[in-house]
This record gives sequence, structure tokens and C-alpha cells, in this order.
Amino acid sequence: MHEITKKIIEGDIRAASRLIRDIDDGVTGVRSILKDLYTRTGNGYVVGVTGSPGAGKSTIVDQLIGHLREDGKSLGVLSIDPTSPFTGGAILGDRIRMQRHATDKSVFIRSMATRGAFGGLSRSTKGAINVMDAMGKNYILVETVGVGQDEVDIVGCADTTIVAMPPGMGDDIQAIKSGIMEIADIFVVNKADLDGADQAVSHLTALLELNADKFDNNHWKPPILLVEATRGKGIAELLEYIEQHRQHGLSVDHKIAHSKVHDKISNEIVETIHASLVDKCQAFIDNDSTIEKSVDAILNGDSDPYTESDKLIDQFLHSK
Ligand SMILES: Nc1nc2c(ncn2[C@@H]2O[C@H](COP(=O)(O)OP(=O)(O)OP(=O)(O)O)[C@@H](O)[C@H]2O)c(=O)[nH]1
Ligand SMILES: [Mg+2]
Repeated sequence: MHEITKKIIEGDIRAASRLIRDIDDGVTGVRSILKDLYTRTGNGYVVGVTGSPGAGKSTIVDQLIGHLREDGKSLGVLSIDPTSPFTGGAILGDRIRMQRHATDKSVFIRSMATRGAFGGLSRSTKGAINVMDAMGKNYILVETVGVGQDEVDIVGCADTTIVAMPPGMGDDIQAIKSGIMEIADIFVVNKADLDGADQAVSHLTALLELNADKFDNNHWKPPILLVEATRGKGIAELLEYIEQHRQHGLSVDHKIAHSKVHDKISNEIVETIHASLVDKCQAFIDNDSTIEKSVDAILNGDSDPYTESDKLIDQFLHSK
């Protein structure tokens, strides 16, 4: 077992921070540590919080931290922002918003820019979640900004996904377009103190009714909750829904639960193969001057990048 693996299992914050930064930077060697850690994972409950910029995700996370800490739970908090120039630390705004927890040893907050160096966004996120899980955190809260495909992918890492939106025109319409309807386990209309919050709730309710056929029998029907995160209103209810969803996950038809876990693991294998193959192929190219010949051939007008990459892949596959 790696020295760093032992430290992380003991909850060492410096070792964990370092590993998360290395995952974010795509440092080689990270995979063998994650491999070591894997058997220690699977105990932490992962809650994803996503939604449009400024919806109040960090404020909601901050409130959830407060409630869960009162309950004696240990926490890992991961803030994923692919657009951030900061990496491996806390994003400035989040640091301020979650400052009251900064000195609490049972709350471990990190942020990642995840430019995909470790084989894609969801791969890096999953890696960092596993680090926090192996540290023994009871809950891992993952905040992701935006409502694009990347976020939908990241959300695949969560056991329960909260989609937060502020009142106002367009948000709910945009939500359907980007497929966020499908991934939400709980909808939060935040900023209940602002005009239009009730309309947003009824709009969402109507949309869910349109999709009612998806939520038959054993399927979880996402509740819609009105929250005022700045004053902590609705947070206790939000935690109740998270718990209900967790229980639902445990109680649903065994087949559904089994196939979900099956899908998750098979995705993880495929993603790891992708990342691993790219690394190995890259190492092969770096160690070999063949690429220079390919470049020359293209410069001379004798070939093209497609032909040359096919050739290199072929050589790589036959090099073992
Ligand atoms: N009026 C009102 N403002 C809120 C509420 N919750 C959050 N805000 C404010 O909304 C702004 C954005 O909140 P954040 O928690 O940073 O939102 P976010 O979704 O994390 O933002 P990004 O991470 O930048 O996408 C801040 O100024 C908050 O104080 C609320 O319930 N009511
Ligand atoms: Mg935020």
C-alpha cells in the first residue's frame, strides 16, 4: 500500500488535498493510488447540487453543511467549475460563503477546475469523490455550475441530485432543453423571497405532470421544494427529501437498483479504459521518434494526420 493511501484513509487533509490536485492536473501515477483506495470507498453518500450560475448552489451547500454538522456527520465538499482559473483550492467566492466551516476539521472543502486531464470531467470528479469517501466522510456534497452536458455527466457521480433554480423567466424552459429534467431527483426553487418563486414552482409542477408517465410504479417522482437559502428556510425539508430518496434507492425493486449499480460500474470501467489507453498511447508516442516521420510526411504533402494517426495507433497496438 502507498504511504499516501494510508494517510488518506487516516483522514490526512494534506495528503488528500495533494491527491485531488494531482487528479485535477492529470499527474501520472494517480491511478495506482486510486486503485489502492477503491476498496475503502462506497460508504459516503454523494449529493450533487447543480443549476444555473448564481442560482444559490453554494449557499444551499453551506446550509446543508450546517445542518449535517449539527447531526454529527463528517463531510467532504467538492466544487467543480470547469471555467475556473483556480485549481486545487477553494474558489474565492465559495471560500467566503462557506467560511464559517473553514476551521471545522470535519468539513473538507476542495474545488477543481477539471480541464479533463484525467480522462474527462466526470472521471476527475469521481476520483476526487473516491478520495473523500476513502477518508471516511459520511456525506460528499458536489457543486457543479451550469446546465450543460458536462454537468449532466458529473451528476452521474451522485446518489442524489439536486437541481437548483432561481425564480425568473426562462430557467425552467432552459432546464428541459438541457436534459436537466431527467437528472433531477429533487428540484429546488431557491430565493423564495423574490418575486416569481411561486410561479416557478407551479410551472415546474406542470412540467413534471407532463412527464408523469416516467414516474410510475417504483420510480421516484422528484419533489419540488421552495427554499430561501440565505435564511436557511426549507433546508431541513431538503434534507428530509435527500433521506427519502436515499431510502427509496435502497427499497426499490432489486432489479432496478442492481442495474443502476451495474451501469455505474460498467461506465467506470469504460472511462478508465479510455483514460488509460490515452496515457499509454501518449507514452508510446513520446518514447518514439516515429511521430517526427509522420510530421515530415505530412509537411512533404505525402500524407495527412488521419493516415498517420491510424499508422501510429497500429504501431502502438503491435508494440506489446
Ligand atoms: N434573495 C436571495 N438571494 C440568495 C438566496 N440564496 C442565495 N442568494 C444570493 O444569490 C447569489 C448567488 O449565490 P451563490 O450561492 O453563490 O450561487 P451559486 O449558484 O453557487 O453561484 P455560482 O457558483 O457562481 O454559479 C449570492 O449573492 C447569494 O447571497 C436566497 O434565498 N434569496
Ligand atoms: Mg457557487
